Amino acid sequence: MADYLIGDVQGCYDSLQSLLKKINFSLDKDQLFFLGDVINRGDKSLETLAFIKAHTDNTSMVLGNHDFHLLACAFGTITPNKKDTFTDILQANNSTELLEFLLQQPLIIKHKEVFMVHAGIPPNWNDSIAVSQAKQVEQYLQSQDVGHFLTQMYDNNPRTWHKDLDKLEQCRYTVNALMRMRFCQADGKLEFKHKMNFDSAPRGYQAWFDHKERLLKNTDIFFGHWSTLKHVDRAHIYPMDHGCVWGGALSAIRLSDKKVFSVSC
Ligand SMILES: [Mn+2]
Repeated sequence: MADYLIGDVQGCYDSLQSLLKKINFSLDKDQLFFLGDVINRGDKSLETLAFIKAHTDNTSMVLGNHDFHLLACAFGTITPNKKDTFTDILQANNSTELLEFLLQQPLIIKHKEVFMVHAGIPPNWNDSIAVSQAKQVEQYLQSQDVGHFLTQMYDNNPRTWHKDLDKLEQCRYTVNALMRMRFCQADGKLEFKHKMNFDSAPRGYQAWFDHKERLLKNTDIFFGHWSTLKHVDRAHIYPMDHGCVWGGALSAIRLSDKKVFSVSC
């Protein structure tokens, strides 16, 4: 029995199958946890999502910004852009079931005392704030109001979070932080322009995991999203997007011993 946590697949279904072969994935024994962005940019978004949905006894996932973007295009008023490659899902015979399945997925998974999230957790959030903020977004996604909700999530503001913000503002911050964040300030103020290595942080900002007083610094956090990060020498910090869709690698980390398995893409 093993738990494997897998970085951003982004529709690279063939690489996913090679990786599963490499870890000798067994439906009888193993659990797969996908760290978000399972679809988009790659050529087999439909196959990837269908695979996860077909094996829910063995699979779990958190939502990434690309998964969220598909939902906003399907249920909200957002239109796909030229680089989006998920029309195969929108046009599939079972499109409704696949999209409804995606709406049921969480923003955070807490499993055996570790956190899984697509981008990261703000330095000023503790365990209970992170879990409750994620839950608030999940409740909107599972409500009748989902289309209206998704359309209102496309904005970079508010940059900081406070419990007295109105609910939709809190959700917008949460979506941006948990699914898009790379650099922020100690108070969780977000920055969206820089995508490069964490050692070239924009002035006044640091990688979200590099703040000294970060509240979850003693908790293992596994995440994707930041494909240029690869390896950082930080305790409890596990970046798992190894750039599969950009010709890098697709990787899985085994939770029990933190051994990493990769296939080149
Ligand atoms: Mn992402």
